[in-house]
Amino acid sequence: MSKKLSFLKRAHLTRHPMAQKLLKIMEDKQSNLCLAADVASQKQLFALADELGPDLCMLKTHVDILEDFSPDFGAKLRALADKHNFLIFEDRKFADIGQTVLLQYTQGIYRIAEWAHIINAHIVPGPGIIEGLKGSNLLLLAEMSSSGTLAKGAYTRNAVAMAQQYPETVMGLICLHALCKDPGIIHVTPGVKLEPGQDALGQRYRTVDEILIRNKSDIIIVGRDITHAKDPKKTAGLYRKRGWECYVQTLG
Ligand code: S5P
Repeated sequence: MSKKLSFLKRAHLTRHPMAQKLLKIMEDKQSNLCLAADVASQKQLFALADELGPDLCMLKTHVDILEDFSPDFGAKLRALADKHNFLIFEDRKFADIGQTVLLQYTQGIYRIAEWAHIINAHIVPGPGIIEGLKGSNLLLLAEMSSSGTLAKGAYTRNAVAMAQQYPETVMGLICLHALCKDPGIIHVTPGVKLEPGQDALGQRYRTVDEILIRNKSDIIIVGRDITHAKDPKKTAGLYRKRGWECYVQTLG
């Protein structure tokens, strides 16, 4: 079984500043856990960020799910990110032509560019979407966790090739498996539960061990299994611990 490079080594090998920053946070906090904080109110989101922040390398938002968004949202979440040393990943899944995604990223009510450290995009429009988001820190969707996804085969290979063509912008992939060995491409995987299974709307869940050991991904994104748990703090701690143990095993 081929061994992985440590996050710290990769931080030294990549020139992408945000990839370096994330890899160092992972090493420092011994965490490859990203929380999907899909909640309806700022209060709930900030409470999760403050309580679980010490366990996280990233906190993933869907800002358009919030029912009470206000312009001070970004500054408040950034303060919690600074306090607990995690990065904010706005899961906007941009999917339009370059000019439009640039406006969606920088303008409108959410002003994502002002507070999100990391964003993501689909590759279906072609490389213009990356050109439009130059200056951001981008994850490309190469695979999806949902059943029947069209993101596979040649589509996935094209996503990897596009990531490699834009190493100054792209710092990772949303995927189910490690797809390339570039140290600055961080593999981030959603669809995670302690037990495998699926939800009623096509989401498919794999275990931490399958994703990090068998599939060699780097980061697990966990949503409802933590946010809907009886004790979210304790559950996040379990995921952080298991995620780190799996990572250590892959180093050999
Ligand atoms: O392929 C994907 C990509 C993403 S970013 N599948 C996903 O589920 N996601 C996101 O991960 C999704 O939008 C949600 O925020 C999170 C999974 O949440 P869970 O509650 O199912 O763990």
